[in-house]
Amino acid sequence: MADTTIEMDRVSSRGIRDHEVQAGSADTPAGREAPARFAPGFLLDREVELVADAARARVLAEIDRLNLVHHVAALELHGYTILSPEETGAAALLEPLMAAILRISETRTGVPVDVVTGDTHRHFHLPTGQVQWEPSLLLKDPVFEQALMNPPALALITYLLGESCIVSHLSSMVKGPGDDYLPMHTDQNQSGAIPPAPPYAQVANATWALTDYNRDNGGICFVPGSHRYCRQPTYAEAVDLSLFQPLEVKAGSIIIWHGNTWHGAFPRRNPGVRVSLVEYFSRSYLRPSEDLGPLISPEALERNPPRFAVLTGAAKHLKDFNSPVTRASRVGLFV
Ligand SMILES: O=C(O)CCC(=O)C(=O)O
Repeated sequence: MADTTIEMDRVSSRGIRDHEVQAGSADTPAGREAPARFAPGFLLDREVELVADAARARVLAEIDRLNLVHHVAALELHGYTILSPEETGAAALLEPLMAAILRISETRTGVPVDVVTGDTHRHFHLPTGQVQWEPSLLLKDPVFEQALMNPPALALITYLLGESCIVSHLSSMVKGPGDDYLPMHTDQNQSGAIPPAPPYAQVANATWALTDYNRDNGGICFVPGSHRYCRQPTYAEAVDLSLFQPLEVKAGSIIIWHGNTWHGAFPRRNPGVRVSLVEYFSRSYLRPSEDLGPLISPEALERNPPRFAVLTGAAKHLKDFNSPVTRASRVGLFV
C-alpha cells in the first residue's frame, strides 16, 4: 500500500497524494512492520520516506502561509500563473533590477539601451528571438540575489520542483521592436530529456516582467493546459500564431510556469524595449546551464539564507548521493 502511494506521488501531475503515509498505529499500512526476511531492495527505506513526507508538509504549509493556493490551482489547471506586483511584495526591487539590467546590457554593447524608441535593439536576431540576452546575473549584482529569494515566487517554484531545486540560469532579456516572434516551445524540451516528458515538472521558469507585457509589447503567450500534453509542439503547432494567447501583465509581475507548458512570444510592435529577468530552475539531478556553485562568493553565501546555497549548487549535501535528502528526492516530488 505504501509503495502504491509513493508511486501515485511520482506520477500525479497534481503532486498531491490521495492517501497520507501515516506513522504509528498497527492498523495503518505504515504501522505494520515488514517481515525481516524480505530483501531491503523490495521496500522503501522508512527514513527516506519520512524525509519525503516532511518536505511535502513544509512545502504545502508555505503555500498556505503565503496565500498561494489559487496560484497552485492555476499551475495545475493552466500550467502557468502570474504573481501581481502587490503579491510579490517587491516594489522596491523593480527600479534597481531594471537599472542593473540596463547597465549590464550597455556594458556588452557599449551603447546605452534606448528605452524610448528601442532602436538600439532592432538588430538583435538571436535563437531566443529579437532580444539581447545576458546570462550569469547572479555573479554581477547582489540585487539579483534578492530577486531570487522572493518568498512567493520561490514557494511556487518549490511546489513545482521540490526543496532541493537549483537555479539553472538567471539571465535578462531586452527585447526590441521588429517582426520576430518566438516559436512555441517547452522549456522541458530544452533540458535535453527524451520525450514523453513526465507529468511533474523537471524544470520551471519564474520571469519578472519589468515592463508591461501585452501583445504589441512583444509579450509572452501560452497554450493553457498544454503542460498535460507532456510533449513539445510539433513544427506546425510551434509556428501557428492562432494558438498563441497573449498575457496582459503589469510591470513588476512574476510569471511562473511548469516546464511542460507550451509558450512563445509575439514580435514587439510598439517602440521601446521589453525588459525581463528570467529565473530558470531545474530539479537537482539535471545539469544546470550555469555551474554557479563554485563561483558564488563567501560574502553572497553569508548575506543570504541557507536556501541560497542549495539553489546555487554551493551546498555540499546535494552532491552526496547517499544522504537521506538525496535518496528522498528519488521518492517524493517535494524534496
Ligand atoms: O520572454 C520571452 O519572450 C520568452 C521566454 C522564454 O521562452 C523562456 O524563457 O523560456
